[in-house]
Amino acid sequence: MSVSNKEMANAIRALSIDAVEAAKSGHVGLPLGMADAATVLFTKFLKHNPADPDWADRDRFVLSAGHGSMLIYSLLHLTGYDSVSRDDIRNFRQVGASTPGHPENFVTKGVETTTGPLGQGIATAVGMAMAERHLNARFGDDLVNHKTYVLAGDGCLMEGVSQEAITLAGHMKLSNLIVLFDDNAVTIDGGTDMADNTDQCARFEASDWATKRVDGHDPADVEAALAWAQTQDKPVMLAVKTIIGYGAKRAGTGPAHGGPYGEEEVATVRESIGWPHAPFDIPSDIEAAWAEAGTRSKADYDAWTSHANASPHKATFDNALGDALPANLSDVVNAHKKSVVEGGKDDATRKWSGAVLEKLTEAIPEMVGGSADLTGSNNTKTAQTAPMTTSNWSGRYVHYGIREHGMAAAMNGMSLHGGIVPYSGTFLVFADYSRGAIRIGALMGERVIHVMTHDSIGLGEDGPTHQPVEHVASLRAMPNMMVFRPCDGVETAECWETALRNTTGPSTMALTRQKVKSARTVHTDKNLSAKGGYVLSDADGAQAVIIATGSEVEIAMAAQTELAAKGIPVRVVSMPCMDLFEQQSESYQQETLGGSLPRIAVEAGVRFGWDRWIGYDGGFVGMNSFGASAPYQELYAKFGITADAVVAEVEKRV
Ligand SMILES: Cc1ncc(C[n+]2csc(CCOP(=O)(O)OP(=O)(O)O)c2C)c(N)n1
Repeated sequence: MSVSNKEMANAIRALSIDAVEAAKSGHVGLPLGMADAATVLFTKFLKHNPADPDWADRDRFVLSAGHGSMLIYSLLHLTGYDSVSRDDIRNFRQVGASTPGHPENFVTKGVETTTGPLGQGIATAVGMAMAERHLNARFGDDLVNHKTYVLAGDGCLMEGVSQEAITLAGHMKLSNLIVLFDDNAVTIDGGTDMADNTDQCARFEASDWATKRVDGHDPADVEAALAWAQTQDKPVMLAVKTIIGYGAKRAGTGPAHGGPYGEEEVATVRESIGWPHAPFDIPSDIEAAWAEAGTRSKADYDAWTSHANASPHKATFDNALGDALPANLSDVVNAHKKSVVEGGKDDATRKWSGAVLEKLTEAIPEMVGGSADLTGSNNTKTAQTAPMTTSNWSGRYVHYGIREHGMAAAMNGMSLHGGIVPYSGTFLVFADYSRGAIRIGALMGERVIHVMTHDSIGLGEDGPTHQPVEHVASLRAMPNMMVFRPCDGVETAECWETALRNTTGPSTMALTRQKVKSARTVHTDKNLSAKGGYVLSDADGAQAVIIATGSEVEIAMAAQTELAAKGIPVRVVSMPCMDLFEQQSESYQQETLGGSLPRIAVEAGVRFGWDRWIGYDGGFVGMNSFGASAPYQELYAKFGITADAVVAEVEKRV
C-alpha cells in the first residue's frame, strides 16, 4: 500500500513537535502548517541529490522563515542527507548537533543559506536565481538549468528587504524563482491584521510576478500550482493558505507560532493527525517512502553528470565554481601597480579602484559588479562588464537600482550559488541600510566585496547625512569582515588583490571621493597592504609613530615633514586593514608600531577601536561628531583633522 502525502507530512510534524519539546524551545507552528506543501515540493518537484548535496545543478531550497528550522531538518533527514541524523534531531538546538536554532549553511549540508533574520532568505534567493541565469548564459542548459524555491512567511514579506527583492526579481523576470508564501496570517504577537493588511498577491503582481492562491493542506492543489509555476515566464509566488500549528488546539492563533506546546497539546496534535508512534519514531513504511523520494532526481543527476563530463566547458565550469583565482593574478596586479607608480598621478581612491577593476574584471571572468544607482560615483563599472539584463544574461554588471539591502543580500546569494565573485557599490554611509545582509554574509563566510565610496567628511558638500563617521569602526567591529581603507593607487590595487584572495569572508573597500596624494612612489612587487599595516615612511631615531589610514595618510606624511623641520623624527605607519593587522604576530605588530614609542592615529572617523593600537594615552586626530556641509578642505580644518593637529599631539608626548 502506498504511503500518502499526508502520512509523509505527518512524519515532519511529529519530528518537529518532538524536537521542539525536547529542546524546550523552537518554533513549531510553521512546520506543522507547511508540512503538507513542503512534502509535495520535496517528493514531486525539488531536483536534488542527498548523496551529493553540492551537485552544481541542484534546485536551491531556501527556508526564508528560518525560525521554522525543524521543517528543513526533517526534510533533509527524511530524504537521506547524512548531515542530519535522527540524533541530530533529538538534539535540536544543542551543542555539537547539526540542527542549530536557525538554519546555518556552514553547519548543515543541504541548508543553502543561513536564515533567521526575516526577509534575508527571499532576498538572498534572488541572487541565487540571478546567478543561475548568468551561469546558464555562460555555460548552457546542459550544465546549468535549475530553480530556486523559497518558503517565506508573513514576517519575511513584512520586512522591507523583501520589497527590494521582489521588485528586483520581477524586473529581472526570474522565472526560475518560485516563492511559497506560508499564508497563515499569524505572527508572534497574533493575527497579521494587527499590523498589516497587504494583499500579497496584488503586491507581487504589481512587480510583475505571477501569483496563485493555493490550499496548503490539499496536496493535489499544491501539486497543480507547482506544476503551473514551472510554466511561467516570470517569477512565481504561491500564496499557500495554511493553518499555523495544524493539529493543535491553538491552531491558527498567535500562541501556535512557537515555543514548546507542552505535553497536553502535543498529545492533541498526535491524536488529531493520527500519530500514535513513540517520540522520534517513524514507521518503516513512511521512512521508506521518504527515502525513495530522496532518490527522485537520480536519473537527472546521472544524465547531468554524463553531459557535464562530456562538455568541453566542464573544466572552466569547475574552475568557476571553485574559489580559485587565475594563476597570474599577482602579475596583473603588479603590472598595474608599476604603471600607477610610473604615472605619478594623484587621484581619488574610488578612481584608483575603478582603474584596477578594469584589469581585475578582465582577468577574472567570474567577477560580477554592480551599484545601487551610483555607478559613476562608485567607479564599479568596467569595459568588461556589460549590463546583466533579461536579454543579456551573460552581462556582468547589475544595475541594482536604489536597493542597498537587496543588493547586499543578492550578492550573498550569488556567492552561495557559486560561479560568481560579486562586488558592488554604494556610499559608505548607506552600509547601514544593507547591514543585515552584510552581517549574514560575514557569518556565512562568503567572498562578497562591498565597494563603499565617499568614505568620510572628505566627500564635502553633500553634508552630514552622507558623511560616514562611525561606519569604518562599526564594520571593523563585525567578526570576519575585512575593512580596507587604502591611501592611494598602489594600496588600492593591493587591497583589491587581498580582498579577492580572502575566500572565507566579505570585504569592504572604503574609498575616497576626493583626490589624495600618492604615498607609494617606489614600485615593489610585494603586497605591503596584505599584512594590514606596515611602515610607510621611517625616520632615524624616531621618537613617535603616526598611524594613518586612507586619505589621512597624506596628513600623517605632512606632519612627519613638519616635525622633521622641528627636529622631531617620527615614523609613519599606513594601516589599510586593521583587521589583517590584528592577525599578524605580536612581534610584527610591535616592530611596526615602534614598541613603546608614543603613538598617534589619524583617521577621519571616530576613535572607537583605535585604543588597542595607540593605548588609552595615545593621541587621536579624527571625528567625534557628525560632519557638516562644505568644501572638504574647509571641513578638515573645521574638524581639526590637520597636520598641525597631529604635530601638536606628537609634541605633547615627546
Ligand atoms: C528581522 C527579524 N525580526 C524579528 C524576528 C523575530 N521573529 C521570529 S519569527 C517572527 C514572526 C514571524 O511570523 P511569520 O513569518 O508569519 O511566521 P509564522 O508565525 O508563520 O511561523 C518574528 C517576529 C526575526 N527572526 N527576524
